[in-house]
Amino acid sequence: MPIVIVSDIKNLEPWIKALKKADPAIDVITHNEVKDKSAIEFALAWNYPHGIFSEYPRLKAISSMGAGVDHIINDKFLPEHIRIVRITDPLLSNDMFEYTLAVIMNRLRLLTYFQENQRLRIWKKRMYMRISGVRIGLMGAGTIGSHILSKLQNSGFKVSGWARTRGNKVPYKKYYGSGQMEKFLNNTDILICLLPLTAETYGILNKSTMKMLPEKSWIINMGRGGHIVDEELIEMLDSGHLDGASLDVFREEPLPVDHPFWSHPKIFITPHIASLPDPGSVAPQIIENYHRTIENRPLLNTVDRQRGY
Ligand code: NDP
Ligand code: OXD
Repeated sequence: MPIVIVSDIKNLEPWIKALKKADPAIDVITHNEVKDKSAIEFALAWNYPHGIFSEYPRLKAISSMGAGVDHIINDKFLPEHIRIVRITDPLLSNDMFEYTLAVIMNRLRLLTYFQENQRLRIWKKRMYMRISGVRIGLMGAGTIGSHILSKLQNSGFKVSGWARTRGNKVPYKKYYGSGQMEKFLNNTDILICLLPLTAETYGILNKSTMKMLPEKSWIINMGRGGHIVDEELIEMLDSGHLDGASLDVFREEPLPVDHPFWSHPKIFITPHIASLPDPGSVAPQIIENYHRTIENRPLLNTVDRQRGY
């Protein structure tokens, strides 16, 4: 029984190769190659055309090709009984940490500022910030966020996390729930957003919550573009309340060429590359979930469709 891949990723060859290497007995095909849709029980998906899975009468489970599942959850045509699983991968979590560290160190050591001065041949000293002097706050202290917080803490940063629930004991300061959000934001100089996009988190970074951050704070968004109210971010940057923003994710991707973020002097843009899943690293868990699906066993890394993550 084949695995079908339905995705907007242009080159699927590395995925097909990695899945076949993990289990040579399984056929891996793309949506256009499927001859008999009733033979498919397990799919792998990323940014697919919504409604497409109604064509697969025996489909039981869909695995996201990444950690996020909003692109699947938002498919209102997806039958209720189809289970959704996602990727959790230490390599991916660590890639996210390395991106975060790079962006934070750019901010602390003013690298973009000095690069611009180099372009203009300006020799001008400016005082930098120290790791020990900034408080990092991360919204969405889950699988990836906890890894980032622990590594940043080990590097000497003062860190705190915010989640929906109290959860298990963690080695860093943790806030949770809407009741503790303001206190969390009041104590954050660099805010990292790594929330899943759900009905509750949509637009969570707006004028009123950004005002809870101290003057001259900085935002790093690697969650989803829908977390930020774009115009209100620009307003907070222009008013000087926020000193800058590093954005890796956007409401519309690719970011439209006429979007005001592109030319804003306080915005640093990357094209959704905080991490790119490594097919070789994640193929074994996908194959495991394929077998569990076929055998009607409980799946790994399941998503609660009601909760949205
Ligand atoms: P997890 O599900 O492991 O963690 C999600 C965290 O968010 C949990 O701590 C959860 O709280 C918290 N959360 C959810 N809803 C709320 C809420 N309403 N209020 C407060 N906290 C909330 O996900 P991952 O760590 O694996 O991934 C998180 C997201 O990161 C993905 O959904 C994706 O959007 C983004 N991502 C972006 C990438 C990029 O390249 N830019 C790459 C990978 C992921 P609790 O612990 O209480 O459940
Ligand atoms: C993911 C992502 O969710 O790349 O994995 O954003």
